[in-house]
Amino acid sequence: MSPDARGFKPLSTVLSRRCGSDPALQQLLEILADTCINVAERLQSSAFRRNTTIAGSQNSNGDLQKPLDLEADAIFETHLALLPNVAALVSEERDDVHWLKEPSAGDFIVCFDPLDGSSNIDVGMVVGSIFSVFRLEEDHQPYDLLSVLSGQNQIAAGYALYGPVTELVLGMGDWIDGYCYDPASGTFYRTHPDMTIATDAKEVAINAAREALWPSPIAQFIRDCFTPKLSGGRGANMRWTASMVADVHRILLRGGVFIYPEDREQNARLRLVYEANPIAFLMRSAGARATNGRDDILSLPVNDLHQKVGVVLGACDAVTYIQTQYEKA
Ligand code: FBP
Repeated sequence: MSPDARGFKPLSTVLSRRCGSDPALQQLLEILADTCINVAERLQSSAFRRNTTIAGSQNSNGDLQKPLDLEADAIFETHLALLPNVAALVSEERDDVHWLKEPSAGDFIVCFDPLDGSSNIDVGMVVGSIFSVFRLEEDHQPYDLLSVLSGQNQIAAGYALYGPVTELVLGMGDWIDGYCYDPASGTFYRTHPDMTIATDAKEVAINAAREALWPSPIAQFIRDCFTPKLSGGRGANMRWTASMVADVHRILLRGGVFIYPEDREQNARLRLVYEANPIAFLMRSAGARATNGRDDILSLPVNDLHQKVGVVLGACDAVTYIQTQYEKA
């Protein structure tokens, strides 16, 4: 039986209701959904070209770029350049802003990580794409884009998950919906309306290999998490996929907290503009929280397109508890 016959609504039907008064944004979100379908197809057809890293090709973060990183980036540009009202792109794979046209008020700026968790490609594990959308206002200085790209100014965000099923999560600030892709009809259908996160954190996503560098509030929280309940701890379980999108999606569906802190050597791993901000925007809509340990991610000033930031996000009680530990530290 088709998803329609089972009562699932296709993306375009849901978005026409969700974006009713904003057809331009609806069109952009539909184009972003098509972009993710195209990236999924490219991943599926890449089996015989997996283990190749273009020597000497590094993104601004110093990460070696894989062919699929660049292909996914090009797929985003190809689709977004179709729209007359997308003025600029900010991508993990490009050092600078990529202007598509002379910017004017009402135009969109799209920031994206075309392939998140790409270290997983070579081993066939889940990867994703992350994106966020801004609209230029009359009072914005378009060529001073850093002032525009504050997390608070996002008007929409989403991510795609390229796993057993291709999934898509979209939000516009006061709601987020989850979709699954139906290859038979070539359409996303909404399977998770109005997603909200569980309040308690039964699972923790953290790269335990970096324990020696964890700041004390994180080290103390994790010790408490992995202390059995019978011994007065949280008795939490641990999961780490090395793909932020995959860990965040699991946390949205079954609760938990994701932590990639700025370590004691002030090193952070995740990027504010196209990883932390879009996910924090979605988390807020799902009733969750996202901080850098101390401050809300969405309130952080953007000083560089590729600036890195510590990330603590997920169930409110855990994120707030960690924040109080940072305040005491
Ligand atoms: P990119 O793959 O887009 O560079 O993203 C960074 C990332 O892969 C996240 O998805 C993930 O949470 C983290 O880095 C994994 O870090 P580590 O390699 O330390 O486990």
